[in-house]
Amino acid sequence: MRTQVGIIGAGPAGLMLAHMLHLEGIESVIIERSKREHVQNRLRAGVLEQGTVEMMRELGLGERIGQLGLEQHRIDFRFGGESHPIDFHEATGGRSAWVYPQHEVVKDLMAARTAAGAQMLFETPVTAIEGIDGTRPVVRFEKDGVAGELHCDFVVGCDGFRGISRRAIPAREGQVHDRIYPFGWLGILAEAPPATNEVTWGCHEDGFAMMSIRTPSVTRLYLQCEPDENPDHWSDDRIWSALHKRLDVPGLPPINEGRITQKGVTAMRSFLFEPMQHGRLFLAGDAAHIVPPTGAKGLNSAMADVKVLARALEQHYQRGSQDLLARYSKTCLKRMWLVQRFSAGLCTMVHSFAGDSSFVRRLQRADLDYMTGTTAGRLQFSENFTGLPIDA
Ligand code: FAS
Ligand code: PHB
Repeated sequence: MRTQVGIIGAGPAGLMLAHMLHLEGIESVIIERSKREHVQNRLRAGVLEQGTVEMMRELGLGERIGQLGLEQHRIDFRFGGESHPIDFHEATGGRSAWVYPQHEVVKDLMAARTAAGAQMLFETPVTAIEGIDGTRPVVRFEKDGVAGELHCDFVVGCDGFRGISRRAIPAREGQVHDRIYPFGWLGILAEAPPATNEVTWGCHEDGFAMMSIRTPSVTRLYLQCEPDENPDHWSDDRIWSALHKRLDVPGLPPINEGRITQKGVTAMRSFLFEPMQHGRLFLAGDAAHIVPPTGAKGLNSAMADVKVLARALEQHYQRGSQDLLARYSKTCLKRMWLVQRFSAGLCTMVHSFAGDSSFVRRLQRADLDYMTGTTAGRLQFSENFTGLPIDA
């Protein structure tokens, strides 16, 4: 097989990149190890930044967001038994966030790729990436036990944290920066109408909790738990009791209970691999970076990466210039370190760490008071939550 851009992974990064390249007349092939249905139905992120929604709309993919997406203007932080909302729409002069689950984004992108007659190989694990130091890289894969190869001009690793592409960069050329957090999130889906129409965070001494929205009748909820927690150790009663304790405040509707239809534990880490390119190989999304889901930046950062890369590849093919490609990693890392800073800072601020001294716990409370109670604090949160500018 031969194409211009070989893309490994059919998650949001790979699908968005392929679609953006297609609109510029640049050929690509996506190679994905899982089934199409598995990729499309994976439950993950829930919130899109303003910039991600604008990208989807500009690419003609905004129709279902308009129908199903819930535009958000505020986040309600609850601590000290009170509600402390931040109106990020007002603080940023009109920027919003949208509750629109990742599997809907993937569904929109998959439909667009299929309608365009895209080449997407599913159930086809990539087994090796070769020749990235030359001009004719090769992606080796297996399909039904038969080996195959894709010859291309460029390879883009959109294969997530556990993918193969990052490992194709020589160890001496790359550096890992990471932090593992001593807790995880127990995420649940409940057949219960969200108690309010805005994302609500509970910063409680027992631990963090969040109420988010999936549909008018389905609530997404998270509870801080041990990083290696077994979800089966959390009975429904224990879950609802902890959620009420961490989220309910006097005078506001308590969270609504309902049948729990999905439970899962997500570990927490901050991770960044640099550089995000080597020769003809480029990394985008979770293949290069992971953030704790607190700030809702994983999916959105993947979109920011591919927006920069699509523009750079367009400049290569249409104007023969290598400038943006040469600067891809530097451009993305400059924004990504600010995203890491926001996500790690927020994660540290709102979770309770076992064994923390009273001094540290009071500092956390002071951080929450400053972030929600001052103009500067609200603006800093709002600029980051609705999405930093993308240099593309
Ligand atoms: P993805 O991981 O989505 O996609 C990578 C694809 O590459 C996968 O389909 C995989 O099968 C494929 N692949 C891997 N190796 C391959 C190989 N060798 N050959 C072929 N294909 C291969 N982000 C948020 O913003 N908010 C959240 O609340 C949130 N919750 C999350 C919960 C969980 C459990 C997880 C794991 C992540 C969560 N994230 C969240 C982050 C998540 O949304 C990612 O940021 C997003 O999926 C990144 O998209 P991609 O970079 O495309 O990677
Ligand atoms: C979600 O709905 O999954 C979600 C919402 C807000 C966040 C993180 C995750 O900050």
